[in-house]
Amino acid sequence: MSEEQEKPKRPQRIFSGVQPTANIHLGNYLGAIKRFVPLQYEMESIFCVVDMHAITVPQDPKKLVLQTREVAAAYLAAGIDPEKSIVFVQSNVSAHAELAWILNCVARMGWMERMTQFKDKAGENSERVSLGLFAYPALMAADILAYHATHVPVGEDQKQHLELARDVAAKFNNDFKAKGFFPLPEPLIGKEAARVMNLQDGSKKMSKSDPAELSRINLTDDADTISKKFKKARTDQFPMPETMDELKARPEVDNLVGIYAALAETTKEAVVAEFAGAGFGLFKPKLADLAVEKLAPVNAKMRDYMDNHDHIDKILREGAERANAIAAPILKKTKELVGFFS
Ligand code: AQP
Repeated sequence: MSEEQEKPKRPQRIFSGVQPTANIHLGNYLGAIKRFVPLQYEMESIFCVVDMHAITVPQDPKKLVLQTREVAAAYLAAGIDPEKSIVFVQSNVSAHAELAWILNCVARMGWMERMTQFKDKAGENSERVSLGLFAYPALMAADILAYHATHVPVGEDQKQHLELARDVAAKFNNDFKAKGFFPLPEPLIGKEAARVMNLQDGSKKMSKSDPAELSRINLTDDADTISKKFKKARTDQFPMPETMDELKARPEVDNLVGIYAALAETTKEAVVAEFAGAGFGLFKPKLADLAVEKLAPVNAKMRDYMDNHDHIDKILREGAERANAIAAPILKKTKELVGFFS
């Protein structure tokens, strides 16, 4: 029986993370954070601010701590309940770094070399980027496996990293004769807005690090800025599509329809049916109004949390203790399996 089929009985547990790399945006919200909220009532949930991932590219240390609180504020403002879920900062639980080293020694160079995110981020510069950026997926595998997490809600861009985490888990279990020790975590990818695209270029995903402000909606943008960005979003000269096939052939429009569908909690089919043949002069203001209506409360709550960072800090410190209580025994057992002296 393969590992996949075996499915040992274990509690189902969610783990996911967001990097505190500034400009947390609508893609992070729709693709990940918003989806965490209902999931916390279905399974034990652990949500992490992954600052160790953030430093795989240079960060200003003074800003990193503020950005870390900003991601935590976004979690809480979106509706994550810190009494129910564990919310904490990655670098506060040493199991992530310790397990990552072990998994670095399990993962293969060839697996890492195939990661498209590394290729995209390194670009022409792959000799000069950090070793950490290359090893990022092994740290991500450690984040998940340190908790024996079974499900990982992410945007579509993380699917390949999740597959690698499964490969690492299976290879560890096989190499150390520990059948079923690490679960093979399953990605939970949303149907709508799984990959929110850049508002100025439908071939690139919306990203925190894009220098063009008009490319993304930040969760901290006010109503006027959100309206302006949607108004300036790239489209074409034709009216709104009448069929799904027509929509698929127009990536920028497809993106806006997907954003609308995710915000309205409906489907792209329903949005196409509602706006078929209409002009963008009608659709874009409706989209902007919907985005403002849905994001304004999140934005206001984020500001409140940021203004009262003692409260956030307390939640993060308590979260780290709870996270450590789960990860420490799993790490201890992992070290035993590897044969480390204790
Ligand atoms: N454009 C996106 N559409 C849908 N989901 C997205 N996610 C990221 N971008 C989109 C999801 O958000 C979660 C947190 O992402 P991350 O902080 O790990 O960073 P990332 O994937 O590298 O995203 P960015 O915004 O592009 O950051 P930078 O520019 O710093 O690399 C993940 O679940 C991710 O899938």
